[in-house]
Amino acid sequence: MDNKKVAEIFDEIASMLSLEDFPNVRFEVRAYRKAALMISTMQEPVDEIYRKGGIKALMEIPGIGTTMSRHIEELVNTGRLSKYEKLKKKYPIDMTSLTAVPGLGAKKAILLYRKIGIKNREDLKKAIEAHKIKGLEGFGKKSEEVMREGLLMLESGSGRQILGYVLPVAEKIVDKIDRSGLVEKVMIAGSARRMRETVGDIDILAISKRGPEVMDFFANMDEVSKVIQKGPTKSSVFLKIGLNCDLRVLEPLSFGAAVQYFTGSRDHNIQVRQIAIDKGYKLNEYGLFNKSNKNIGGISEESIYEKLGMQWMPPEMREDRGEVKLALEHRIPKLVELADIKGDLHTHTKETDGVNTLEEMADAAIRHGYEYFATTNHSKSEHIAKGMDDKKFKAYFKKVDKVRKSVEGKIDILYGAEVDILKDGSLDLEDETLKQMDCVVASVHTSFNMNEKDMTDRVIRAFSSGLVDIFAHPTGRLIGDMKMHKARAGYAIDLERVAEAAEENHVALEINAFPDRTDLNDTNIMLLSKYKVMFSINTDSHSISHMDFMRYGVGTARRGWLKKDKVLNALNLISLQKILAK
Ligand code: DGT
Ligand code: CA
Ligand code: CA
Ligand code: ZN
Repeated sequence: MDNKKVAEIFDEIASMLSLEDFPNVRFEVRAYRKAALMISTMQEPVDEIYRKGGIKALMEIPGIGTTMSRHIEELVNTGRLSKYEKLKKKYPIDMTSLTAVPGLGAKKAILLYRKIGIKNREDLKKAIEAHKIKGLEGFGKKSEEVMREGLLMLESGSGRQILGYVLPVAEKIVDKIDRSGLVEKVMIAGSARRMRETVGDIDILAISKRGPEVMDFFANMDEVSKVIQKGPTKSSVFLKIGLNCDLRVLEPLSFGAAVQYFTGSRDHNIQVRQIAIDKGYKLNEYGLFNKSNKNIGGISEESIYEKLGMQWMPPEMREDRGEVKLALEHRIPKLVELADIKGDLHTHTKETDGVNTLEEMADAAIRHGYEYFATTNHSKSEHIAKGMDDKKFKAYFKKVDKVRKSVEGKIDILYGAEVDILKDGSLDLEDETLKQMDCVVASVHTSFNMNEKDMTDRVIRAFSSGLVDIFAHPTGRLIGDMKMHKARAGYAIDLERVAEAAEENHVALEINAFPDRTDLNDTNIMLLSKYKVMFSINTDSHSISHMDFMRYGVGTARRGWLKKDKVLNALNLISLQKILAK
């Protein structure tokens, strides 16, 4: 049983429990949701943790208590969960996938089941097409339209999954193949190597003289649920996580050409191939061939670009957005790297909706080699997230002071908050409270359906307070996949006007690295790079394991061609503090 499945079951239980009426029901729903979030974003499989260390090891996972550990034990040992099955009898509908539809919550889903028998997404689609929801009691006029759009949005991304949850699986597969001793080299290509925010499938390339054995090994891996096609040099499998994975075995002389070709993107390749043709060469996935059909550059990606008179460029740039011209002119910029990042400026703790204590977050930040990080809990309007009011922030900062002392010399903790930008553009905490903070992150969490002008004015008004340091997840969108991750279109906002105001008020724009968000995205970063505005790459961590998400933010920044000098949290503490003080 993989983590995704366990998380889905917990999430589904939470959805069903939210319909029940007993004391503490909210508390229980929260516990299941928290466990689901924790497990779905963990790298290590819970069944392995259980097999190695039993219940005790499970209990050590933050956010997982006795009940959840017992549940995991039952799932691992029997493949079933009696609590889940009991609830499922009462609510025989596919709750998680229904409530993933924007505009449809658990209560409405159960109403739809009781009134017109909707059990799953297929039923919902039919009901919407037949306009059966429009007249139903409890459903507003716009609700059918909102759900119809929500369904469309989900389906347009159909089959693609979020990079942050796929890449660790891909890396694990590559690592196992590497350690099998059957290959000389193995690596990830395709959209995952380009760090695209979602991937359609995983592409893996290897060098080996023992193709058939490699393919046997690959087809029999734990991660595989079904073999689609198996040959001596190419195989395709369907993974348990619900995605295809292709493996190709190559000769050393073709490996570089294959890496270049299968890294893509397709549009980038078309451009590069044209350059080869113009030079009288032929370029394909087997090599770069001259007029006498000799392979002159297939051995490495670098040699292919070199023979074509181009500078090598990072995979993240290969999207046909002008990088080919730059490479020909040898003007590829030096992009920001993970190693440049000196701290994380948007993180949560147990005090609001995180699962770890500040001490644990500080430890994790130290392990990441950071110089500093900011603790930025939610403000009071975020009821569900247990947002704090001014008084609670003051009390919390006393606690921060203590932890600060205990980690002195190892890391600096910045006081902060993720303060809500309210509907009228005011901030959800007193000016006095915010003035005491080192790092104020501000964000929009409510009233998403304002028009573009009003939303932009709202945000700019917040900037003009002079108290905001970072504008978090600027568009508010959520990527979403078919199951656990809920999709949501962002609010309407004029990012260029926001960037102008950010420049004026010394506000940095966030590149939120949390895989479901990736907000700003690559194209927005490119669009806004022309402004003198800084960007802050933050994980928005709600647990220590989320701190590993930084690389997805950096990947996105690189896809937006961002250089280190534009990244706020690539500055050392002293330079950072100078900017934050403005
Ligand atoms: P994905 O899987 O949809 O997230 O995106 P990719 O880019 O991984 O695409 P995929 O897996 O279909 O193919 C891997 C790479 O192979 C792609 O990035 C470029 C190359 N490729 C595939 N089809 C073509 C093609 O028709 N022409 C050219 N020039 N290259 C192609
Ligand atoms: Ca692919
Ligand atoms: Ca592929
Ligand atoms: Zn946050």
